[in-house]
Amino acid sequence: MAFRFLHTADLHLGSPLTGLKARAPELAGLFDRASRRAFDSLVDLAIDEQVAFVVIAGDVFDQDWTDYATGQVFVRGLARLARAGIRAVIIRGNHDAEHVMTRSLPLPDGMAWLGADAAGTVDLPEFGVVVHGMSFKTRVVTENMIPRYPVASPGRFNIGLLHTSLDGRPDHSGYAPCAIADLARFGYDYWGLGHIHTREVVNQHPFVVYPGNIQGRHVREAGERSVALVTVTDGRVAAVEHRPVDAARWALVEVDASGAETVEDIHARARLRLEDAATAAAGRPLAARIRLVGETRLHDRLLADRDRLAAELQAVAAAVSDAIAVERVKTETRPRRVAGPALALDDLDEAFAAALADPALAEEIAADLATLKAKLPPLAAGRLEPDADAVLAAARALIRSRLEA
Ligand SMILES: [Mn+2]
Repeated sequence: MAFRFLHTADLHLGSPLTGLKARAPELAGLFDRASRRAFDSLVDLAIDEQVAFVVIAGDVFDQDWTDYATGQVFVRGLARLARAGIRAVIIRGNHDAEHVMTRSLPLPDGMAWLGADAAGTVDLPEFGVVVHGMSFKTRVVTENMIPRYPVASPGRFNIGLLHTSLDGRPDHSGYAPCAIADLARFGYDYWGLGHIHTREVVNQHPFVVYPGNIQGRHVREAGERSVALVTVTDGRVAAVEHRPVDAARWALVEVDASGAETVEDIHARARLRLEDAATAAAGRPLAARIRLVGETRLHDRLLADRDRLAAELQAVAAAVSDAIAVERVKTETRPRRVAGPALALDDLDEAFAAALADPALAEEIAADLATLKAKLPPLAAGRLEPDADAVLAAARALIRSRLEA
């Protein structure tokens, strides 16, 4: 017998994206509702591919609902699955733990939300499948939950759902920690994990899989976001495919400015890289962070007026597609000095180094900054350099760019 099922996690419905609104309101508009649309795509995919069932390994919701709208999005999607004869088995993660959520809505028939007091099992006899899983009761669960899971049902395809950071995942504190080896020898056929947002097939015999989240929420979640479509043939996993469902995409676009002689050179190079990112995004709205790297004589010009550079690159992006926003430009180039004028500029650098080391001058600049800030309207004040070091660095870059031009 062969069937397919869909494994997903970390939907984070209701994620507020507040950081984005502050930095780039027009960008927030493009990304508004992206998580909801990604969830709708997930439901479409399950129906189109005629999957046997869907499993969701926690963090369906980003936080407690502020109203019922987020819950309605989820229930409507489940109802579409139910009408197509597709059941879903769900556990709660740290973001939507039992004690975090204060509201709920009735689920459509055939949908099972497993509890947090003990591991639960859902029997799907028509496919020879049992699904085991246990929800988070509170936001932080530091115990290993594996010993509380039931032993495998003999003669069935056993799936375990678990929200976990495993052992020693970089940058993740211990949420329901456990070792891959513990999972591998437990006797289940497939471990459907959640919590880590980057997709990864952690183990193959048996399969232990993070599908990743379905929608990138910031630039650290760049690139395609997807669900796992699992094919089971004669009781064995035959394939795990990653199918994209994200509705908007983040991209890290690195532009090598090495040897660039003019700003137009840099614009042309940025355009090529933005075209690549737009092609990869396949028509989705795209938020790009541009990193300029390499050694160039334009280094100081790039640093001297960051607003101008960002505006120029936004204009370049607009020529590629009207669905690209430049989220931020990071200039990490290195200066290329030419032999002659470099000598004279060394004196300038020395003067600035001395100024930076002078606490009295730093204090004076800080006082001037505070006075200036108090006089400016808030929007303009927000664009002031934050401290004396930043003022001096900007002044140095500006003078160098004028001298080298
Ligand atoms: Mn989580």
